[in-house]
Amino acid sequence: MTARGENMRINGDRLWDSLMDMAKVGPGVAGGNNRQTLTDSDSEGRHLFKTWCDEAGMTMSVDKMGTMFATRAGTDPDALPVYVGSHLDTQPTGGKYDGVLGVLAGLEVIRSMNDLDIRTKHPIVVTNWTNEEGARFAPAMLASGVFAGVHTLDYAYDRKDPDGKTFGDELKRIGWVGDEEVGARKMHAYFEYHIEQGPILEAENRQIGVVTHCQGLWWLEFTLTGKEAHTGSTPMNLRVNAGLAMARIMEMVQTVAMDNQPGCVGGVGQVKFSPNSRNVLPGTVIFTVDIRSPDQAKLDRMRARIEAEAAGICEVLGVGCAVEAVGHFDPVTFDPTLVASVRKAAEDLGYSHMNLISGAGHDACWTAKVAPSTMIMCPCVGGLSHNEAEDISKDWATAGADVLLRAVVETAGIVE
Ligand code: HGY
Ligand code: MN
Ligand code: MN
Repeated sequence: MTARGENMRINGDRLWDSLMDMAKVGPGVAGGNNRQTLTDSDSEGRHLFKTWCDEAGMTMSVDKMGTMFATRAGTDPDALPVYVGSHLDTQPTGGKYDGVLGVLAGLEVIRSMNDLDIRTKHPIVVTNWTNEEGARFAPAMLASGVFAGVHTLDYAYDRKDPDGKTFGDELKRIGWVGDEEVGARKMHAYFEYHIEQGPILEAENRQIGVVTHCQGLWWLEFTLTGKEAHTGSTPMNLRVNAGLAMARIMEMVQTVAMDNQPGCVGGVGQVKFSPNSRNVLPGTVIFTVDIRSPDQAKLDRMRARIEAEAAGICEVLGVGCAVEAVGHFDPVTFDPTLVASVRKAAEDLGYSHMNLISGAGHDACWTAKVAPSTMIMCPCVGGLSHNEAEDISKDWATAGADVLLRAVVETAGIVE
């Protein structure tokens, strides 16, 4: 007779079906998703997730940032819950699995516990964090940042999207403002299961990433001020060319990142020219430099060098230069006890695994400030993510969810 839970595994077909059903909500144009935060499709995805949670016998709470907490009761109502979470919002050209895998694998953990009649001492809460991506409203991981006390609720509500709409107004418009104070609930532990969004696990032919750390990040928003002028009739020596300054800064960021290899990255994903007319030299250029490293000192040195050299580039060209840090978190070390529970679960299940540092940021980076937290990762094809062609296999998805089930149940304390 096997001990209760010894053969604990999730239902991979059911998890995959739920992923495919959620992928139909807010479809992209190339097989992925465009389910940006606080849009109607985000709301539709939230309602679908709530329906599934209701069917699994969970009770739903929503806080003032719209974050969703679905609770499965434990035998000890006073025990702090074990949380399993990630995010349902996507990039504008996002994949079907970034974030979604972690939320729906959390739901699958509950569904499987129901099937296996497993009871735990601690309650278990499946979480959908609002605005993890930071694509529509910067910064990323906004709701988990308010939860961890990094941002105030007012700061979050005032964040504006490119059309000037505020986070607070849009959350009200889609009808997902909860009444729970953000951060009022306390956590026994937090697990986040996520696709790697990098090439290492696939290249090393490992099924599970035992995530020990996450690299730190700076988002530096530059506003360059040039002089609007005719691109045809303005002599080259009379131009105040903010576009040229931006190009030189982007080249410099590449140089700084390459000078600090290994273990760092730097680049630019978003640029806004105004007036953005083909035959007008831009008066204003706004762009965000994204730099990351697991090494705190290296990350801060890169920031200082980029800001200093950008000022020099602009001075030579007579271009105004202002910079604001619009996103930041220090490198994160995840909880060794939880990391060990993930590694043990992978070993007990016979899954190949390796330690991993997360290249992307996640809500776990903020929950780690207020509760023991860790992550589990599965490979993704070619390491591709933030691209509609993002792809994983059902086997990869299932293996990571099996590990999640065991680590969560062990941490929540199985009750015979
Ligand atoms: O930017 C990130 O690393 C995450 O996708 N929000
Ligand atoms: Mn994500
Ligand atoms: Mn993402």
